[in-house]
Amino acid sequence: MEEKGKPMNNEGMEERHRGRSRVPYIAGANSHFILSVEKDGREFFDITPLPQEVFGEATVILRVNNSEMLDFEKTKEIDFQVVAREVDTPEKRSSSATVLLKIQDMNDNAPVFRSDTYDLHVKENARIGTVISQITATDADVGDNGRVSYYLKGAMKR
Ligand SMILES: [Ca+2]
Ligand SMILES: [Ca+2]
Repeated sequence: MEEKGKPMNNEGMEERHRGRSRVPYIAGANSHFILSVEKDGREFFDITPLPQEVFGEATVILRVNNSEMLDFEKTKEIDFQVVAREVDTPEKRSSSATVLLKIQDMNDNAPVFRSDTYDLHVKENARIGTVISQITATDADVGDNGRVSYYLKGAMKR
């Protein structure tokens, strides 16, 4: 998509490439680097940086590669490093930035009872308000997502 009123000369072309990576012949070998995501010194494949190869400068996005690891009920936050490493130079200079990714709770759990069936007893002359038994259901989500209310379902036989 072209911006209105912007002339399409060579400068404009370079600008358009900048989002992905700069044109190689401008940057050269000294600013050619690759990006990777690491955790505890090892490559962390669950998050992918894009682009992975950069000439000079790029806006990097981090993409979820494995949504299984995003489970608020197991892990509230994940920390990892985004590492930039030169490719063509003998020095192979590198640097890293640490990312702390906080996972937000979603309502992905249904409330569950401790047991599927309950075999309870009550005396036929029980007064109103007699406690039959206490049964509980729990919801692994937090806040409103984990709030449980109870009601009785099904017609009463008279
Ligand atoms: Ca829930
Ligand atoms: Ca949840």
